[in-house]
Amino acid sequence: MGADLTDIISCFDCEPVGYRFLPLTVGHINQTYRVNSPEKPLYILQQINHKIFRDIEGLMNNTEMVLKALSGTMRYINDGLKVQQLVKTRDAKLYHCDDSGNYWRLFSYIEGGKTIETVRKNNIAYEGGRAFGLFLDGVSSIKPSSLAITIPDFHSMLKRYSAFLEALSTDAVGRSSEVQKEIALIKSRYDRMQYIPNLLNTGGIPERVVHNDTKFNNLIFSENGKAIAVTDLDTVMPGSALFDFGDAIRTAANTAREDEPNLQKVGFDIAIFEAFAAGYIESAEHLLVDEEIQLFPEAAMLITYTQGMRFLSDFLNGDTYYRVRYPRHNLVRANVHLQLFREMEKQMPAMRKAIGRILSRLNIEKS
Ligand code: GN1
Ligand code: MG
Repeated sequence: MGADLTDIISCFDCEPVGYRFLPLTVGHINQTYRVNSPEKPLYILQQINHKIFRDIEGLMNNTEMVLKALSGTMRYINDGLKVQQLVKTRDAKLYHCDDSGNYWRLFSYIEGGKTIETVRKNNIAYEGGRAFGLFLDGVSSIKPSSLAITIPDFHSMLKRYSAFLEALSTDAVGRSSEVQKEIALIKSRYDRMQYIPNLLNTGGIPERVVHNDTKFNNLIFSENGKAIAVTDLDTVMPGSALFDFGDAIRTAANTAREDEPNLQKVGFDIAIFEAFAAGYIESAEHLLVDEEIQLFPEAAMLITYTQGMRFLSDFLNGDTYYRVRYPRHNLVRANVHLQLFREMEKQMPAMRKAIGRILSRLNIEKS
């Protein structure tokens, strides 16, 4: 990547003081840099992947709208969550387009923060749930139709399945023969996984403005284990709380990283599930309806299944979507998700019981 980052940052409305740029490895889509002044980190600079996010104007307007809604939500702020600020360009735009046609944006840096890849403690899971629940509350003032659709059908399992079949029949790089077991598993669960998509289609579950990319490392934590910010707002769009809950669980309750090559390390941690669910339900209780809460276990399975299918499709397509560090990286990620999915199938009754416990505790507290 050839852009001169000093040139890029000089287009934004900030002091021109000999910055240093540190490429960050989080995220599979955009390229992110931490911008340090000589003394301390000050900004987050991002090159937006415009092959994936085609409507940059819409995306950045969404971001501005979401940040504004969150900043105006007293509960969000009072509960200790910080809101990133967008630094505009010198000509007061939300992003900069460079000479090569690449798009850039600049955020303020949230101080004292770290991200967590593998969740090992229940109180961290609870905190994460609380933060994503508060986020749901914070964006509930936004009218769904006012947001641009940054990626159409983002969480449509049915569309993702069609794309998977397409990748399979094209077999662009001749990889299908080595993934027959994975293909068989995905096909065998397809009918079963249509339960939530059918309910969404028939209006059985409320449509809301949701985050849509609630992997756990999109939360920023303080050193003492408090969630202090929710980041990565690119896919905030109309959707379902089931997507946010499920996506957070596939990352938080996995005992391994999402690209752990040793599948024996991949397990489903029911205690983490329960702690996250408690935080999420408690903080968004006034919004969530019973139908949604009861479907949380099913949603965790659906998102894990779909994510496995997305990684496998990208492997079959020759790694055109997610950034990979080695040739079979997407296959490793797919297998982690399919393994986690199988573990979740076994623990479905335990997940349902956990949700039941949380609800009865909340009911007792209310009465
Ligand atoms: C991508 O780039 P990142 O890590 O924020 C993807 C998510 C996936 C995730 C898998 C726009 O998110 O949907 O869940 O990878 N984002 C997009 O870890 O496709
Ligand atoms: Mg993302």
